[in-house]
Amino acid sequence: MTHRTGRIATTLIGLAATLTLATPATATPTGAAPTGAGTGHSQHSGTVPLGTTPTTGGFRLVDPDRGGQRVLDGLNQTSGPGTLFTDTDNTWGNSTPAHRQTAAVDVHYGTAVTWDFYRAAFGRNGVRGDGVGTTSRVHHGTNLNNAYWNDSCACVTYGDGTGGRTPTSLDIVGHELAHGLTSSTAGLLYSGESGGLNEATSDILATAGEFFADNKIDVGDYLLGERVWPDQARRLDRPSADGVSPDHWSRDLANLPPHAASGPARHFYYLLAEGSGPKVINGVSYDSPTHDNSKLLGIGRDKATQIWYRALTVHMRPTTNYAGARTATLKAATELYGPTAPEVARVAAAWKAVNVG
Ligand code: ASN
Ligand code: ZN
Repeated sequence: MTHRTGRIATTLIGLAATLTLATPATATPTGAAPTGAGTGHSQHSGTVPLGTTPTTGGFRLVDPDRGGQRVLDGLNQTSGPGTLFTDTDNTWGNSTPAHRQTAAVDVHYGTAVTWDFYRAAFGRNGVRGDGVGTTSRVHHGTNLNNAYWNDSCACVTYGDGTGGRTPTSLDIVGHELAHGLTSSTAGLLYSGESGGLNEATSDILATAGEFFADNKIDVGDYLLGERVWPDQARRLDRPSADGVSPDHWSRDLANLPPHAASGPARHFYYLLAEGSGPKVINGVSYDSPTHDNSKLLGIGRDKATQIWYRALTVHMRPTTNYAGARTATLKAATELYGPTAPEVARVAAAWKAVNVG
């Protein structure tokens, strides 16, 4: 990674200060809609382009520009190969779950956004970095209200959900695919503190991908699953809002299941990106607390994301715990921005604010 030096002005409580810091040569561009010749009517994200492949008499839901990623209909079975989605006119779904293609549209779109996000932000070639597109299966089982990454096939399975809310929104797709990224890099074990970091990584990269997508219907937010589980969405600014996730680290964390144990790490990411206290972003209100009552300023989402990704892919190991994640992110920030950069101090301050270090 090369470094450039830039001068920026920051304003803190009316005081303008100019400081010099190193910025990475590659900033994260915000998203363009994925390209593709097909048109999909999604449930969660409006009308979206889809990458499809012509075949005799129609089209297959196989994206030639993204490693051949494809979507299968699981036919509401719990086993069996399923069938590849095909269509005669290249216009897919009707925005309601009654149409079998609609879930496939949301998943194919979210998977394309994630592919494009990984490439633009990290120069990464697909979930596992091998250029191979993900196979996804929708309509798995009956009323299954969840989605799962499966390491053995490097594929994702989605249920139909309940009450007409299919668990196929942009953030859920991004969350599952990030599990594939984690298992092909840090390999964080799915229990104890490393399990919490594994889950936090999926929420963090799903959030960054949702902002990248810049979708007008499902706008970027620091909430996970809000379109599908409005009462149980996970928050990054205030994890305890879900009633199960702690805002801050304690010794008890290692005994919690991974989704709850992710609380302090996703809170760290929010504080690093946006800072503490009240804030409104894309119409959503946040109010992030700190364990030490410190008032933090954020370094911006793009830098926070680069720091987390580098920490994950270069410095974390299967058994990395919260203290190890602190070290990994400090190393990553130092490598990206230089040892005396304010970003490094902000990383330390954000960990302290969630009671780590
Ligand atoms: N949707 C869940 C997740 O990826 C499935 C699970 O509990 N592992 O976190
Ligand atoms: Zn997960």
